[in-house]
Amino acid sequence: MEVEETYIMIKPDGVQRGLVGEIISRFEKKGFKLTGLKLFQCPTELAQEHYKDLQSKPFFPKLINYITSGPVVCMAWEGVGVVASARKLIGATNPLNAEPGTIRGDLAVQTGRNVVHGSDSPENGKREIALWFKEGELCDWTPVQEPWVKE
Ligand code: DAT
Ligand code: MG
Repeated sequence: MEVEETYIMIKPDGVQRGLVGEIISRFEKKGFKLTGLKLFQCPTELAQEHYKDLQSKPFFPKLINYITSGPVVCMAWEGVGVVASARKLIGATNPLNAEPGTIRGDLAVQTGRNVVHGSDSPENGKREIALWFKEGELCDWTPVQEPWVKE
């Protein structure tokens, strides 16, 4: 398994509901490395670009309204197999189908208020991090715990 990067975003409902610390701590505790973090009011054009693969869906306008309705927390995380692992930690798109123990399974009820985003492939991880972060906003660093997480 290779070291990958993924884009994780706490959506406006997660921020409004005071779930920022709870959500970040799940990725921290797992052992992944945070390389970028900011609170950000997303402009409409960026939300449309991020979700461009869904632009023909009937729910697209509602999705864009939701994502731009308040600040989001943008994060870049790095680690071995982090893309698929983060998707497992997040749980199914519809929170009612998400397993207990996952973020959506524990903290959300509806698809349109599913509190968090995670990239669905390593390619999209890179694409989304480049879309949401400017040069200089990411940190290349070595956590002291690294040898206790990676062999
Ligand atoms: P995920 O966020 O699990 O990767 P996705 O990429 O298929 O799911 O869709 C992106 C977001 O769009 C999803 O988090 C919530 C919204 N969405 C997806 N399917 C939907 C639907 N059937 N009705 C309303 N919103 C939907
Ligand atoms: Mg997706």
